[in-house]
Amino acid sequence: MRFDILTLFPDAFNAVLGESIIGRAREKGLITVNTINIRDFSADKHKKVDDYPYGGGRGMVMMAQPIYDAYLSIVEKLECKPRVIYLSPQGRILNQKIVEELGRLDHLVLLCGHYEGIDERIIEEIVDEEISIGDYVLTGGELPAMVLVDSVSRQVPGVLSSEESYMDESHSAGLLEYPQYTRPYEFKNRTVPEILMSGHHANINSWRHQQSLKRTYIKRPDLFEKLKLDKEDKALLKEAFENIEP
Ligand code: 4FV
Repeated sequence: MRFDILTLFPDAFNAVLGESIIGRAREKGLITVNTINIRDFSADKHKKVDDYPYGGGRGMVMMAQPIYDAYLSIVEKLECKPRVIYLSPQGRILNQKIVEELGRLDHLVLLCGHYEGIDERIIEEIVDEEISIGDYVLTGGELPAMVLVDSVSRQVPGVLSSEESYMDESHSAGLLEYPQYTRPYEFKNRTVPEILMSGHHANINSWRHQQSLKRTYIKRPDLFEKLKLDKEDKALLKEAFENIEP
């Protein structure tokens, strides 16, 4: 998977996308992350990339020309046009289903806005889709772009070890993850659930699934109502709430 990121702040990406799983995936060449500084493509002698909004109003708007020329610098070398995603609050909210959909592509161009946004005509000209990471306003599209690169890269074969890929499966199954414990056995008079010390893998998996069902029901009823529960799920859930002291 190749990510080309159009941004005014390329340095912001190194720290986050240079570490751990994503950093190793880049070293192994499983993913490529290129940052393109939009300011380098400003035709203005002072490298201007933003200007006042037509019609007045507060804040500044990113100009179309520097973005367009930065974009051309990527696609002019390519046969087929890659999917261009503009990270913006106007987009569909990112979720695991969208992550899996994007994970099936091999090249993404991510456009990061700043200030009050970008000239609408650049969206009409080059943007295939808008994606938001949530209904709140950020100072720029850089953090959303990092979220998208991190989540989509996990879909690339070889980036995650089998263990690590469990999380994704649970979320793609619409379930919250079960509680995790590690050494020491006792911490602040709190011990690890006995079932996990039993070594009985079938019982452990059943208990973990029960915990995922219970947590999703309690913490994310919006996800829970979308679940298709089989008879065993219903029995596990019933039992989970029977054990709760009234
Ligand atoms: C955002 C979001 C977001 C809006 C104006 C950047 C900011 C500024 N992007 N999900 N939420 N973008 O708030 O993706 O240009």
